[in-house]
Amino acid sequence: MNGAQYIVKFLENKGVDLIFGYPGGSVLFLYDILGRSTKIKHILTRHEQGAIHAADGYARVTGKTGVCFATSGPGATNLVTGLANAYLDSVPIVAITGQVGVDSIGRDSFQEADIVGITMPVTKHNYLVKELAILPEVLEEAWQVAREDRPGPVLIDIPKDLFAGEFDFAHASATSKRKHKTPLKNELAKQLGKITAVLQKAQKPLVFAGGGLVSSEAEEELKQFIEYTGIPVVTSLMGKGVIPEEEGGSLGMVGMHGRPAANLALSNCDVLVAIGTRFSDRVTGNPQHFLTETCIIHVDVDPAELYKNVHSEIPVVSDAKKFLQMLLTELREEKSSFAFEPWLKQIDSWTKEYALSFRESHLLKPQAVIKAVAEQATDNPIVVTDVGQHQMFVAQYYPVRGKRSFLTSGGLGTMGYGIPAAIGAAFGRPGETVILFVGDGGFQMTVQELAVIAQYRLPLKIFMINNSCLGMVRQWQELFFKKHYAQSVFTEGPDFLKLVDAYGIKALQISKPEDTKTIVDEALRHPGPVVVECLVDAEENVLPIIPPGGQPSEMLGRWHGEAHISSIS
Ligand SMILES: Cc1ncc(C[n+]2csc(CCOP(=O)(O)OP(=O)(O)O)c2C)c(N)n1
Repeated sequence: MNGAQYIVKFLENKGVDLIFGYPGGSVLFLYDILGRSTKIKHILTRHEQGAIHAADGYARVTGKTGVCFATSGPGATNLVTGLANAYLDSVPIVAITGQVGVDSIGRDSFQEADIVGITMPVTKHNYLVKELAILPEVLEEAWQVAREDRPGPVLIDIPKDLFAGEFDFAHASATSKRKHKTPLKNELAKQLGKITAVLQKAQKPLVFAGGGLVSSEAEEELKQFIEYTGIPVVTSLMGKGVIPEEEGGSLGMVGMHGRPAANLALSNCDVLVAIGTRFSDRVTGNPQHFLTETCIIHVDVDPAELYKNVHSEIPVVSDAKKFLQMLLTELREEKSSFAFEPWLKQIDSWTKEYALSFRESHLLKPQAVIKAVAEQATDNPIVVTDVGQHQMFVAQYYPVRGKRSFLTSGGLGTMGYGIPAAIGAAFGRPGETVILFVGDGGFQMTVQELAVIAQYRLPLKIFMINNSCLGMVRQWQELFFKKHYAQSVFTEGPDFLKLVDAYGIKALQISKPEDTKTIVDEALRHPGPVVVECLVDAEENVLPIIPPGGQPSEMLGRWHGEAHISSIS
């Protein structure tokens, strides 16, 4: 067997049926073999960044590992943003890159880039395979590393001569030597005892649900925990959708653009059960001033997260699902009961007093479009966003309902993520509605992937929120740079309708608020892909906002229908 045959067989045996990628000189042999596989389909994106974001979207909606291929040098470096994106959002990806021949490494050979060196800080692990004898072990280990504990991207760089090289793989070790570490059971049990005692005494407890709950698929356990204890829940951006955001579910997202009641609950709780969240600076502001009076129980599968950003009284290293199962058993065995009526009443009054709102006008508002789509798309669609104002509007106004159904670039904030991630989602869950919200800036960053959407007739519903500017940048310049709009306004734009049409995709446009319902309906009913250009009020801002470095309680917004922006207190 040659190296390429071994790799393709390995992936087939792992159940991989879809790979996103882009060929080139160093991977020609690999593609030659892949092209003969009857089990694996390859999707040719139009840029390697598209391939890795698509693999990311596919992994997020399926829970499987995303796989992508790229050639050496520029192909490999085009993966860097996608690797960093997946790394910060803990998405399992195996990226295989071709490298120059073994003897050419280190000689500035044609299309040589030290991709292992470059991606070391943005991968969970990476490998340069220099001999076929270690290929089986590396592949096995990489597969395991990408998935185990906290998932993440792994890159395997393989010199081109190894793809063609023959080897007797029957005599190579195909087992990973990595040891799977699990926290000692009695250690977790000891912490559980402490946690139940703390919860029993709590008067203002709160659950902070992060993306770790989504990746460990702990939706049901969280629901049961909430039902049993009655503790209110807030989520991080990555935790959005892990519990319904409508009546009786979560209070919504916390952080810089979080819901006021959620941020106020976070600021005022006495015990915080934080599960699968890394306390990003978008939530904590200055971490030294963050919840100094609160007892924080911090549960994370990755021990490196504990004490990284915030102090915790009770740190727990555990998978989120397992933790909740054990905690629930403990609470039920002890027949613990909870009562914190005044706290719930307080939260209820915040929810009513500081409801999210925006001012309607004769101009089309991005929030109104998002609300209309959320109301009219009744089949629990997968919701994908790009990065910017529209992303935060979706986080605020779109109540996501299904499992693994909200995709956004949370940690890296990667403009250009949306289109390819939505492609990955559509391939991952065929037959389900996939809705993408993207700004006119981000749309132009990966617009070439419309070709893939057209080619496979992926029935994506893309709402491009066109404000003719880099909205989030413009907002910060308005609020914090005295309206000096340096390089954030597009004075020349393409004719988006023609551009979309050129790809063979249906293009619609909403320019007036009163047309919203009809056009959203037309888009949702259209059986194939559609891009709806929404010409929105360019001056709309995402509110509330916590100014940089501020605490969750220091939100600025328009309260009680006031025209001016003020602080909450
Ligand atoms: C690759 C990349 N470059 C720059 C930024 C910085 N940035 C964050 S939001 C934003 C504006 C996004 O504009 P647009 O895509 O039109 O969306 P909007 O904010 O208008 O909704 C920019 C430039 C980024 N997040 N990612």
